[in-house]
Amino acid sequence: MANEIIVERIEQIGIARLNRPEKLNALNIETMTQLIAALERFDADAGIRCMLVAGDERAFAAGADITEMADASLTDMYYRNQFARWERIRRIQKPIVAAVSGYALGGGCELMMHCDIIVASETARFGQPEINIGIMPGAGGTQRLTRALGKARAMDLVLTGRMISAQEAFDAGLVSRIVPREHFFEEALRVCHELCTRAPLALRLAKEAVLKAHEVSLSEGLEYERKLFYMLFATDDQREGMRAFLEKRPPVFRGR
Ligand code: CO8
Repeated sequence: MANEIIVERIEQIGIARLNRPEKLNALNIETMTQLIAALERFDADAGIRCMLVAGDERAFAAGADITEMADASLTDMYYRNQFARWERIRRIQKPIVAAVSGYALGGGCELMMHCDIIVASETARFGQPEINIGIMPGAGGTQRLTRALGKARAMDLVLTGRMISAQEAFDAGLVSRIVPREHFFEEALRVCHELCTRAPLALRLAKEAVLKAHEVSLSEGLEYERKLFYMLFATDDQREGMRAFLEKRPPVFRGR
């Protein structure tokens, strides 16, 4: 079986790099199968604290693989149930950082929006061009893009299929940081190293609480946040973090 992704590990960081450069990392079924398996393995591995998903310099991913969908009927697509795989990314508890350069289009933009912190190269370009090939976003684009950019800009991207620059994406709140092209991977890795020094349980619960903001009303979200906040006072890492601060030393978090 081809290695549609390259999986590696640097200290406590699990890295999955999309590996179809000649197809601009178009996301075929095998790529998504391998990617999700890798992310789930990292999530279950006590030695991993955060994950990095990356493409290459030319493309993060230029969308779902059109060759696999060109002749598909409604029933083919329905029975393939590809979105079940995508749903599993939502259940990953550890933080996922995306390193994005070049094209992040269609399913590629949607995959990126499944990640928690998005580091983009200043040459990155984003869009939901499905409208140009007679379809519409299907892996969350209409929902996550609208939540990230607001209705007016999301409609513009989804209905015209136009791409936006990294600067526009950053100004609109779609990506977390932009950096020079030659540093996009290194900066994403640096963010991962930083996350590895944080308390692992606090990271997971904080991620869960932020994602909840997309799902519930403000008052429900605030109650949810408060419960998770209280929970962290049952952890050794809370004691360690606060003691370390008072003792003017760096904390050593154990995820307990
Ligand atoms: N699928 C399959 N192959 C692709 C894709 C893709 N999405 N994107 C690029 N490729 C291939 C090209 O066919 C080409 O292959 P080959 O060399 O064998 O002809 C190679 O990658 C290089 O691409 P180009 O020659 O086109 O490169 P350019 O620099 O000229 O253009 C673009 C770059 C503008 C990014 C152009 O490739 C393009 O428009 N790509 C398609 C973008 C697109 O429409 N994406 C949306 C796809 S649909 C989708 O994502 C729906 C998601 C729904 C959820 C998924 C679950 C089913």
